[in-house]
Amino acid sequence: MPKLADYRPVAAGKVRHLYEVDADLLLLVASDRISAFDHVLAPGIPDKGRVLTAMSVFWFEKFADLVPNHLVAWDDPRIPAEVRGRALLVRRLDMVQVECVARGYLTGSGMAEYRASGAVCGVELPAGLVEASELAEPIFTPATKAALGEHDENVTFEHVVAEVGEDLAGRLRDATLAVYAAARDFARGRGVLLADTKFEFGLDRSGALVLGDEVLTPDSSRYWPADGYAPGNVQPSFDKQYVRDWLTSDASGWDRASDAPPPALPADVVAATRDRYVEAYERITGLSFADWIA
Ligand code: Q0Q
Repeated sequence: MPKLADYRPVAAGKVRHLYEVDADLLLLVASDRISAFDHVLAPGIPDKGRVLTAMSVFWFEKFADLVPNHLVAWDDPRIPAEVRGRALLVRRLDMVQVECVARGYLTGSGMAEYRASGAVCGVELPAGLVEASELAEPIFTPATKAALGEHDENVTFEHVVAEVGEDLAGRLRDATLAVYAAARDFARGRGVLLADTKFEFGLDRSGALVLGDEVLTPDSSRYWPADGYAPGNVQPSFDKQYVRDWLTSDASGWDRASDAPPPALPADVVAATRDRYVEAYERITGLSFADWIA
């Protein structure tokens, strides 16, 4: 059984790492780290990496007929024991340098752009929308990938066309909206609103568009509880609300506007957050997290 140190690191995010296994295979490893307000927090959330990996596997398998994906294995002797259950063996792709975002609801940077211009990524929206308004149809709102720690920059579809050509831009948009809509509809039936999500695609040797990265996890998506959904206010995050509420409460003693790093999360917030990740997985998939590979 190989060790993680046997594999060359090729990319690192705030909470994830990518390693080279061989010429054709990579290992995508999710940590238990959690970030909020652009800070990576301490301590990690036990099992967060495993829950989010299990969620990606669920969605990759559910939508394999809708779009090809890069998943090769999650239970495989080439996956080191130390990351088993929170690592995916994936095929190497020629990644398209576009963050493919689909939005079914107006919030975050989309809401900010709408307030300023009445449009998001050049897509005109009707007047009178408010925070968390559901859009009549989901919109494709691409972004350019930012450096670690920076925010992605929203761009227009025409910008994507200029970058990757009309054909590929159209394929990115169509695949993004199709998978988002299918996941939104499925999650809605489980009492969870998928407000938006970010996909990364690559091309394989045949030029086929392949869904990569993690998919439809709480780190790449906004999930809201359907119970209590009410446009007009910022909705509670299904998974991160306990963390956000504590960090912005007097109890933490943290001033978000300061340069000070956030304090360590108390054990009860860590435990409640772990429970929310497990609840999100079990509600959406209908599977028991206890059955996920250990
Ligand atoms: C690839 N990333 C993401 C990333 C930092 C992950 C490169 N199948 C692939 C994938 C995937 N997934 C990638 N490259 C080639 N083939 C994914 C953005 C960045 C840590 C983890 N970067």
